[in-house]
Amino acid sequence: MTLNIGVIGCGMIGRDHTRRIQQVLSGAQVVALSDVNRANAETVRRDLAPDATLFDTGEALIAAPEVHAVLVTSWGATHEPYVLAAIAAGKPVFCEKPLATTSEGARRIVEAEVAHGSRLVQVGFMRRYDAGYIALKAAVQQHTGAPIMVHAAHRNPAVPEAYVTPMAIHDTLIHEIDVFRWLLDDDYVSARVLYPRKASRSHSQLRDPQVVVLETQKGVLIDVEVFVNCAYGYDIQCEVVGEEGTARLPEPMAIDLRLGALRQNAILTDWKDRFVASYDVELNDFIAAASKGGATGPSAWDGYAAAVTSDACVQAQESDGQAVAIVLPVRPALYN
Ligand code: NAI
Ligand code: NAD
Ligand code: ISE
Repeated sequence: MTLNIGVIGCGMIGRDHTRRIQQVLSGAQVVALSDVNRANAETVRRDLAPDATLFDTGEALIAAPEVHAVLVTSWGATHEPYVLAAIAAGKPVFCEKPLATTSEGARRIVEAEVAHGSRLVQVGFMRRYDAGYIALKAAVQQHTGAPIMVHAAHRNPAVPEAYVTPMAIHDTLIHEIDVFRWLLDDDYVSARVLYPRKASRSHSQLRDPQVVVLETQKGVLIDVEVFVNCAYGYDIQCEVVGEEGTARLPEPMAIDLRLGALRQNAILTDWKDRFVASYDVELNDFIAAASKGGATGPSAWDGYAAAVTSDACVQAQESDGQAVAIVLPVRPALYN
């Protein structure tokens, strides 16, 4: 049976996920679209899903009987009510990161899913599906010995003026927050944020770059440079230092060009290209689980743990380099 999907939020990633479902993956089709800016939904329908129905609100789309499963790809602050409405309707829901922009919001989603009694939510933490991170995790488990430190960087070429300091956490660092819990099989105990001098390309409402230092329950120290106006490319770096050796995330495939006495490799500039394959795999997983009425992969609990951590990091941004504690309640059995 083909899974009928409704997409709420038809901007950059809503459009890209619709393309995947319509043109790359099998087993599902986009039958419904909604966007507060109706023109965005109309454009996606015209270009990618000509048979889809346009709904005036996300709530109406979720309630529609022909919609079996929901994709929430609207702005982060709007995710929570749509995910709660999908759970109330008993429909599987794929929610882009962040699950919610506050830990209280993410907690409400966890409580609703626990009350429902089975998993319905998958969060869009696609790095867990990236072949490079999967190989890195295997190297850490098999070769480096117990991890001691992680050095990482998350660099974007540029961000618009609307991107303000806390978004470096909610929007950008959130990927590292999730993937290092998964990579190290660990949870965080504290966060610190340090600022070098502000880069000249930064904006008036943005402190860029910043360095976030996370400490885990097992005593691993993780430093992540977040630099969202680095100008030169979209660059994701990660090195794990263990008892016996180190392991580094592979670079994306690039031709080794030797020309004019220079040796060079192109660097990607767009996040859509850097993780293109992992978006395909995560949505394939969603379609498979949602076709059976459930969900798999990164859970609402993972979204909640990320939200608790990101709240602490945002607080740490304002704490003059002091550590802010990160405390998670006991994990409900549904997520064990
Ligand atoms: P965007 O601004 O391009 O698109 C968002 C769309 O949602 C817009 O068309 C907007 O009109 C619509 N929208 C906003 N509020 C809405 C509402 N209440 N109901 C319906 N539609 C609404 O944003 P973008 O870049 O597509 O990001 C969307 C989400 O995807 C964000 O949560 C972002 O964090 C996430 N994202 C995830 C990425 C990843 O690597 N996993 C990459 C880029 C974005
Ligand atoms: P975008 O601004 O391009 O698109 C957002 C769309 O949502 C817009 O079309 C907007 O009109 C619509 N929208 C906003 N509020 C809405 C609402 N209440 N109901 C319906 N539609 C609404 O943003 P984007 O870059 O596509 O990002 C969207 C989400 O995807 C964000 O949560 C972002 O964090 C996430 N994202 C994830 C990744 C990733 O790598 N996983 C990458 C990019 C974006
Ligand atoms: C964007 O929303 C993403 O999720 C990208 O993966 C990230 O690199 C970028 O900083 C975010 O704004």
